[in-house]
Amino acid sequence: MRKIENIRSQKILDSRGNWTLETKVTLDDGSVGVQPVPSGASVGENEAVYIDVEKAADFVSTTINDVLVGKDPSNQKSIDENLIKMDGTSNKSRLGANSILSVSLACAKSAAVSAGLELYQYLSLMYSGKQKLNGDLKFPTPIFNIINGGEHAKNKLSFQEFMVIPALNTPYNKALQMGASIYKDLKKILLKDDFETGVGDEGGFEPRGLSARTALDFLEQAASVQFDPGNDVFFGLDIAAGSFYENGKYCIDEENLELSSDEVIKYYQDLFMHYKIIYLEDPMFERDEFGWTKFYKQNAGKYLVVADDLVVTNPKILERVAKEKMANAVIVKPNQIGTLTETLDFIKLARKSKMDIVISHRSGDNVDSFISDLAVAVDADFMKSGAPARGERVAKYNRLLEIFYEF
Ligand code: 2PG
Ligand code: MG
Repeated sequence: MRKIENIRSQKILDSRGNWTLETKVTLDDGSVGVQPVPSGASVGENEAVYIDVEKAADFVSTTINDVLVGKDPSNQKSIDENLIKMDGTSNKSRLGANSILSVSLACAKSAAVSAGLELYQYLSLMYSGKQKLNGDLKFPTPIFNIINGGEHAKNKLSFQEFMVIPALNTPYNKALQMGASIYKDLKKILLKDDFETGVGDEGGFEPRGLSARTALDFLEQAASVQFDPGNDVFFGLDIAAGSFYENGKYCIDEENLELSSDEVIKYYQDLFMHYKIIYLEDPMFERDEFGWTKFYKQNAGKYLVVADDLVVTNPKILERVAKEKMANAVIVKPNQIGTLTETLDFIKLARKSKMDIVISHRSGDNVDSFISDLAVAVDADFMKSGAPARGERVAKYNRLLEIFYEF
C-alpha cells in the first residue's frame, strides 16, 4: 500500500487577484497531487465556509498533515471521514472548506498519478466502480456565459449570467468552436453598437445600459450570425435571484421593478415566450421555497430548472429539494461542500432523483481543471466554465478537448 508522505499548502493568487490556497500531497513513491481551490462571489447561505488563507495553509501543513501522513491516499472515503471528523463542525468552519477541499482533491490526484491513471479514469472507478473504455466517454455539453451581470460585473444588470448552449447532441469539439465564434461575433456586434467590451469575472462582456431583454437580444443576434437559435443553439440564464432579493421582493433595478414571487415568475414566462431559453438557474431566492415549488410546477416539464444556491452540493439539502419537487437539475461545485466523497454522494443522489448534472467552476477560479475530469468521470450532462476566453475558464474547456482528442 502506498502512503501519504507529506502535505503542504501555500497561498497563490486567483483569477480576481485574491489570495487562495494551493495544497500539494506527496506520496512515498514520489507521486504528487497539487490542488488549488476556487471561490464564489454569489455564495449560497448554506455553503461550507472558507477561512483565512494563511490560517488554512497553516492547518493543512500542521494539523491535517499530522493526522493523514502514513494513510492510504486511495482510500478517499477514509481520508474524507478523517477530515470531516478533525473539523468537527457541520459547515467545515473550523479547519475551513478551503483547507479540507484542497487536501481531499489533491489526495485523489496523487493516487491517480501513483496508479498510472488519467484523473477522469481514476474518478470514474471511484464513482461507479467501472473503468471507462475510451469509446464509452460521454462529454458534457458546455454552457458559455458570454454576458456577465449581478455580482460578477459592474454594469448593474441584475441577472448574473447570460449563456449560450449548443444543442445537446453536438460533438464536444464542435460545441467549443460554436461557443468561441458566438463570443467573437457578440464582441463585434457590441462594438458596432458602441457598447463596451470589457469583461466581468467569468470572461463574459459587461456592457452598461442593458436589461435582461436587451442582453438576450444581443445573445440572439450573435448566435444568429452563424447558427440557428432554437435549432442548433439555445440560451440559458443564471438568475442568481438571491443577489437582488430584498425585503421579500425581487428588485430588478435597471427596470425599476420590485416584483413579488408570483410576479417574477410571470416575468420569466415572458422571457420564455420571446427567446429560445432552455435553462434557468436559481430563478428564486433560496429561502423562497414556495416560489421554487411554484416555478417548478409550471416549468419543469419544458425547461431545465437548475438549483445552485438552493442545494449547494449538499446531499442532505438535495434530499428535501427532490422530495418537495423544486428542481430538475443541479449545479455541482465541490467547494460548496468541501470533500470529494460528499460531492460524489451528491451526484449519485441527484442521478437517483432523475436530475440533470451541471458541473461548475466558480467566479474566482484558477487554471486547474479537476472539474473537467470530474464531469467526464460521472457522465455529467453539462459543464459551465464561463466564457470561452480567459486562462482560468479555457483551462477547463481545453482539458475536455484534450480528453476528447486523445482518448
Ligand atoms: C454561480 C457561480 C459560477 P459564483 O453562481 O453559478 O458561475 O458563481 O462562483 O460567484 O457563486
Ligand atoms: Mg449559480
